Amino acid sequence: MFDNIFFEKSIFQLRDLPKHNLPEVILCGRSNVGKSSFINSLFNKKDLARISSTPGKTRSINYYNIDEVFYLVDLPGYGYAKTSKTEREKWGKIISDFILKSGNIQLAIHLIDSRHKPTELDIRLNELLNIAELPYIVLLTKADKLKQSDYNRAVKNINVTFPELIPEENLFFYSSTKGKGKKEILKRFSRLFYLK
Ligand SMILES: Nc1nc2c(ncn2[C@@H]2O[C@H](COP(=O)(O)OP(=O)(O)OP(=O)(O)O)[C@@H](O)[C@H]2O)c(=O)[nH]1
Ligand SMILES: [Mg+2]
Repeated sequence: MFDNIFFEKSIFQLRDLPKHNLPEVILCGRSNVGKSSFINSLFNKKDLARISSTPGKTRSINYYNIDEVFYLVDLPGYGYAKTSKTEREKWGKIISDFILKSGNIQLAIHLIDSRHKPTELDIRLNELLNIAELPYIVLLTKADKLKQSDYNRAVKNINVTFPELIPEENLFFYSSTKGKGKKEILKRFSRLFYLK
């Protein structure tokens, strides 16, 4: 379990959507929130997914094959201010079309920076996941930047916008640098795809 993990392909447009039968877990959230770092840290691989200090790095839809059992799909981040408006709209549409058309999504992971309030685009993503009737969980990322006393406040803050989120059920803290939250996510994956 989780021992044969490799990058399989990138697509840049919806018409290249691959036809496969493997279930998908998608990673979505604003640019720079830590989606690509999540993949590397979860599987202890340094260079599986490309990270950079320049936000807006992941510009394609990237498929990571996990044991030929499921795909982890890294979606482009949204909302990076320095990208042009046309470019942002184009990618916003690709992300929403992907969510509505993939047909294989079993779980959406919505990453939100644990230090920040959800943005307007986070709210739109959440609405979209609800419209598509996809099960989702929220990860509050970069938890290593929080003090212990900030945790409760972060939960309260997120519940203002998304009252349906319950800690340890569909809401988790995550830190790529410290490994916090890894166990819980791997457990969720094994329940979903391996223990049948
Ligand atoms: N301290 C800390 N930094 C993190 C963590 N996760 C990611 N980062 C940093 O945040 C920056 C962005 O991380 P990425 O994983 O590239 O973010 P992304 O969501 O894939 O960004 P896009 O590809 O632009 O959508 C990088 O500098 C990472 O090193 C974390 O858990 N803790
Ligand atoms: Mg990325």
